[in-house]
Amino acid sequence: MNTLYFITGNKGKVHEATEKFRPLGINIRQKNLGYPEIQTDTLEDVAAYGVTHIQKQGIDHGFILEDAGIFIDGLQGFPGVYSSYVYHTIGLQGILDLLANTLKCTAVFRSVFAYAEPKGDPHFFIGECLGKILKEEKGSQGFGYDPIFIPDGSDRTFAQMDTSEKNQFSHRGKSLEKLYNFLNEKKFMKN
Ligand code: ITT
Repeated sequence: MNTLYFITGNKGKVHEATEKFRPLGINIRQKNLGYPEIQTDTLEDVAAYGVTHIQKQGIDHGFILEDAGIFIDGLQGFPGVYSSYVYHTIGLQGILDLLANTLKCTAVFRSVFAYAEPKGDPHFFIGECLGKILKEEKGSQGFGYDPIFIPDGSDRTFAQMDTSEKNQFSHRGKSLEKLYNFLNEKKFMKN
């Protein structure tokens, strides 16, 4: 089985990538090296900066990393690229409070994966999932904003789904699908 190194501190992401890639013969290995998440407008810029940082530190194999976030229409796209900071400060209840008087509860989750070799430009793989924000938390699985987000096409939150069902709907499931097709073409997988 081929090993793909995932630079992240988030075990939930690793779990989802592992679930997605296991049947495809790719073993995901977490490396929690850490990288600065710069203040910028796009997830792509955050991911690109992360790649450059890891390459400058020196790494002797290909790797992936991901930046993700939730963009809430009723809050003009907030928290977006600041999703991590907002989650750790005002938290889910803080978001629900901000939305208390808002009728517009639509939102989109975005995921941007970068695949890079020790040197050279990264390749990006983008996934999106449209849905809506609930008025209260529901479910105990997953991580982060999962308890307040219902993807279009379902009546349950991500936190009420197991990993494989979440992957069928989610932003990350979609970006990982594109990454897989790229790796397949690159003949990353052994037959
Ligand atoms: P990294 O080490 O990979 O950066 P992280 O948890 O900091 O891990 P991000 O910066 O990509 O990840 O995520 C921004 C925030 O969005 C963070 O609070 C996550 O919990 C949340 N988030 C990302 N993907 C999510 C998902 O699929 N479901 C719920 N919340 C998610």
